[in-house]
Amino acid sequence: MAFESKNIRNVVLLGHSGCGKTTFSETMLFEANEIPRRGNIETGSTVSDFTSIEKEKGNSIFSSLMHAKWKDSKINIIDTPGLDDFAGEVISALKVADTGIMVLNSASGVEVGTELLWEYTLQMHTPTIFVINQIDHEKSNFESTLEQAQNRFGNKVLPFQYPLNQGAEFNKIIDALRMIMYVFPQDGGKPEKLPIPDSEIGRAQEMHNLLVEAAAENDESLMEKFFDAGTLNEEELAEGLTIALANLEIFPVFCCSALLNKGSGRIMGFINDIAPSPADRPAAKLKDGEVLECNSEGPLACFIYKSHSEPQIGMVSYFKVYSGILKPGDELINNSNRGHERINQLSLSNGKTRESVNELRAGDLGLTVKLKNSHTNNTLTEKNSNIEIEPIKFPEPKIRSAILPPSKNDMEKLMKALHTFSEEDPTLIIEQSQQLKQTLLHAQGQLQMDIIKYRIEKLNGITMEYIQPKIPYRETIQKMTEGSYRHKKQSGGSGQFGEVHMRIEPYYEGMPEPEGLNVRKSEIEDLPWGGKLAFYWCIVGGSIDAKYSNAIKKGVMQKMEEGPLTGSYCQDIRVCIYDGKMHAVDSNDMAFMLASMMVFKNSFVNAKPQLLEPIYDLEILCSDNVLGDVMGDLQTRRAIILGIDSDGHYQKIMAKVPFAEMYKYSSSLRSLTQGRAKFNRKFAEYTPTPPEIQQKLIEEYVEELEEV
Ligand SMILES: Nc1nc2c(ncn2[C@@H]2O[C@H](COP(=O)(O)OP(=O)(O)OP(=O)(O)O)[C@@H](O)[C@H]2O)c(=O)[nH]1
Ligand SMILES: [Mg+2]
Repeated sequence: MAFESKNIRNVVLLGHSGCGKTTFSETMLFEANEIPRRGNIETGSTVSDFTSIEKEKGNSIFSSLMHAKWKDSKINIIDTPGLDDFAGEVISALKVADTGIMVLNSASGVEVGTELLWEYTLQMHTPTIFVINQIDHEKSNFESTLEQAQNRFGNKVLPFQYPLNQGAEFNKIIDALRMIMYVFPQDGGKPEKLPIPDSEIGRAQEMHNLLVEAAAENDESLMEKFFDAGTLNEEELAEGLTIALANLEIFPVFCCSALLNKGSGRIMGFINDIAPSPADRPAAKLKDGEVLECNSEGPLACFIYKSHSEPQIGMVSYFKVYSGILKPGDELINNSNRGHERINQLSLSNGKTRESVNELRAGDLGLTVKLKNSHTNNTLTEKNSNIEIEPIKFPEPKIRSAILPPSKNDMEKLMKALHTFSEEDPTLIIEQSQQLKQTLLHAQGQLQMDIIKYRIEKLNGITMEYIQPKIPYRETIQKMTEGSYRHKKQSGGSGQFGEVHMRIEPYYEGMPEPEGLNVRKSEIEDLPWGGKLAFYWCIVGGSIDAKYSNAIKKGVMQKMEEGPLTGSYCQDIRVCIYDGKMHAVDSNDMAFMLASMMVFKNSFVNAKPQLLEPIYDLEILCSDNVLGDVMGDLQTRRAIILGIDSDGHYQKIMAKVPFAEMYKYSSSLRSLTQGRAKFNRKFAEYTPTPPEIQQKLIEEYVEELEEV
């Protein structure tokens, strides 16, 4: 049976690693009778963590799509990994979800992961519900966790419930929305509903009043009713809360123990009653700036938010129907690459269990297999439509590693596997660096790199080794020099002859014309790797024919591509060719190119050459108690601290750090702070490398050349 848009709820589980998202999703499925018994993390038997690697590691690594029927609704549940190396999985899930469920661990409160995920929900404008989990934990502290959440995320964070008997004996929840008490049986499951005891009525009523006010506040007619009657009836309350939640005017807080199955049913009820359906959300943004309403009567448009390769099946494409009705047999156009696709099969999933369906309506989530040429971020529509949903913006890479090339045969297999992984997780970027002559992987963190290695070795039987990538240094000069070189070869037949006189000097914007030279022609070129080459032709009296100028420039470019100091790219140099000699018979392009390369190289070395190193802007978010360690570590990395912002329990450090000092930063930060810090980095600029490091790098390059 297909669900109407208004009866669909797309929720995404978010939260710091280990807070209990996967356990909570398992409990939701069980409560909705989707599964006969609950699996657990310890035995690797949950529906969500169904891949072999997740079972083995005990953490979610991929997002997974599940669904449960609850009263009138079909709740699509996307469980996501909390480890921030897998942020790509979270962001793509957030793209298609209509409500976020931020799970907190009541024993640890707001964690660094919570903060980052909160940022994402704000950026994507996702209505969010907090679930304070693990109330059965011996260190559970609901009140402190709630207070931290209110301090961090503002006073729109409003408790709808609170627990009694926290810790192992946890068995009661006071519900301030319904004004009743839930009492759970020992083994969890369906609670008994009892009146709130006198001792709790004051606290519960106070909470209830705040909820009624919050519900009335966002709608004029409800506000009027509230002033007239002093309260709202159940229906009005639900209406007001729906508006407030959808507009991010309230962030309701619930509590539960996912492990003991106490409290999850009530949360599903709230999702059914109050959480927005896809049709209640703002129309989807399109690539061309237009918008698309969620409407089953509208034009068909499906958006692939995730691709995942499964053994024996191949690539599975997970999508959201943004508009229209999708059916098996539909012939569609991929508007991102104009390819044709036929939908052979439509399925719902609960982890690895698949169920075929005959149609999916606007707002629903599902999957299909065997698409020919469609990838994450592509929109499929009916023919003659050009709808393209605004693509997911994946985060910039945070770390990189080079690959030690295996044998030629294995290299092909390795690259194929890597491309599949990068298709699955677009935050993984593969680069064949011509400059560094290395294959590089760019990723979110060391753990993501380790998992890639693990999967390649296990699934493909190839040994894979990471090595330190070279640093993309740049070379430039600091003073003007002049020099000449004669290339001459006479070996039987016709010879080679070319002589070039060259001036080189540091180039900068707006510099004066060359002194004492007669400029005939000048070109200022943007180099593909950044910076400029200014090439001036200043030959008077025809000492070199102008037809050789291209060959001479080519010689310069070749050396600019492989600089004289360390073989790195050169930048910001002005070259003036002011004299030379040619020979009527023996001169040719090759001779002038070689002469030009040699004179450039020799002059460069005399022109106070300077190696430049890439500098990155680094932003670190860490908790107070690890600030000292993080700062101390930065000092050993030649970092310049630009500032520290205090933000509640968190500190934000802004620094500039040489790229050469950032190798494996992700794992050292993790072990330095036991995971209580996160960072972002972005390329900032090139600056001069300190002299002793420059000297060392030059010596290493000389050694490398000698080895060849
Ligand atoms: N005591 C207690 N433990 C829980 C509860 N929920 C989950 N756990 C335990 O916490 C651990 C982590 O649970 P998961 O469900 O894997 O947490 P997660 O949020 O999915 O973790 P990631 O996938 O790494 O992001 C497991 O050992 C669970 O058994 C709970 O309500 N109470
Ligand atoms: Mg998980």
